[in-house]
Amino acid sequence: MSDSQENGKGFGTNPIIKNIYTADPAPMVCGDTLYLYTTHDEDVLINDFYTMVDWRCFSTKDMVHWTDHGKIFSLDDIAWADSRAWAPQAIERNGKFYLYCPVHKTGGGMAIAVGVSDHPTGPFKDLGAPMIDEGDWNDIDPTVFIDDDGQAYLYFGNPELRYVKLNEDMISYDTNVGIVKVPMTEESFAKGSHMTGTSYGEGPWFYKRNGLYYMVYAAFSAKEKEDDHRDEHLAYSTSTGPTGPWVYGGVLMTEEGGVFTNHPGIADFKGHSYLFYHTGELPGGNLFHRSVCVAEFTYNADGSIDTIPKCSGVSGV
Ligand code: FUB
Repeated sequence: MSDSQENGKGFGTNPIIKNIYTADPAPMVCGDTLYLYTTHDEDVLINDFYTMVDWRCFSTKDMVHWTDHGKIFSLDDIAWADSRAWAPQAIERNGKFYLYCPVHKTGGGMAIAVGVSDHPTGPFKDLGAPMIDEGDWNDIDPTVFIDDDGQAYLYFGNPELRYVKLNEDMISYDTNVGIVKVPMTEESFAKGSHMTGTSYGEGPWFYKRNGLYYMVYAAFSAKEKEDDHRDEHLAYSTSTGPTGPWVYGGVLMTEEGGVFTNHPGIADFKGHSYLFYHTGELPGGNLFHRSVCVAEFTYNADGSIDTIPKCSGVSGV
C-alpha cells in the first residue's frame, strides 16, 4: 500500500486504506513508527446497520508507505461480547500495549473491553470481563491518556462524556473515584443538538500538549437540528487540568465527510501534527462503509486550532 508524488519524500493520498472499509482511526506513536488502529466496516451488512467484528492495525514510518498488520483483535477473542466492534484506542505502558474497545455485551448494553499484548500489533488477549460496564448504552468510544505524573485517564461516552482514573495496571480503575460524569454545559461543549443539549456527540480524543489538555470529539451543531441534518462535525474543548472544567474551543472539521459519523484521532509524529478522521469517499462508501483519512495541521501560538479542511492526503516525512 503506497502512493508517491512530489516533494522527494512522496505523498500519501486519502483514504489511507484503500482495500477495505475502515473507520474510527486511533493513532499511537511508538518510537519511529506510527501505528493506526481502526475499526472495520464489513462489505456485507447485517440488518442494514454497522456490521463490525474486528479491529485492524496499520503502521507507517513516513506517512506515505503503510504496512497492513491485518486483524489484531476481534469479537471471537471476547467471549462475553456478541457484536459491535466499535471505536478503539491503544496505549503503551511499561512495555505492554492496551487496546480499549467498545463492544455489545451479550444480553446487555455497550461495554468497554481491554485487550493486552506484548506487541503493538497484537495478538491482544481479552481480560475475560468488561472493564467498564454500567449496563447502559453510554459506554462507547474510549480514549486513554497517561499524564506527566503517571495518572492515566480513560474518557468515553455517548451522549455523556464520562471518565475513570485508571490504576497503574491499566486494566482496572479507581473505584473510590468511580465513573465520573462530566458536566455537559454549553460553556464546555457549545449549544448543540445532541441529547444533552450540547454539541458533544461521541468519539472523544483526549491528550495534552504544551500544558493544555484537549478533548476533541464528534459533535452535532444546533443548526443541524433545525435543518434536520444530522451529520457529525468535529469540535474541540480545552482545559488547564485533566478533569476539566472544559472550555469549548471551536469546530475542528466541518461535516465534510459526507457520512453521518466522523471520528477524530490526533497525533504528533516526526515534528508534524495530524488529524485522522473518516469519510465515505472510497467507491461504494456510505454511512456504514467508511474510510480513514488524514490531514496535517498546525496549532496557533495560544494552543487553539483553526478549522482543518478535509484534504487529498499528506506529504511524506
Ligand atoms: O463506528 C461505530 C461508531 O460510529 C463509533 O463507535 C462512533 O464513534 C461512530 O464512529
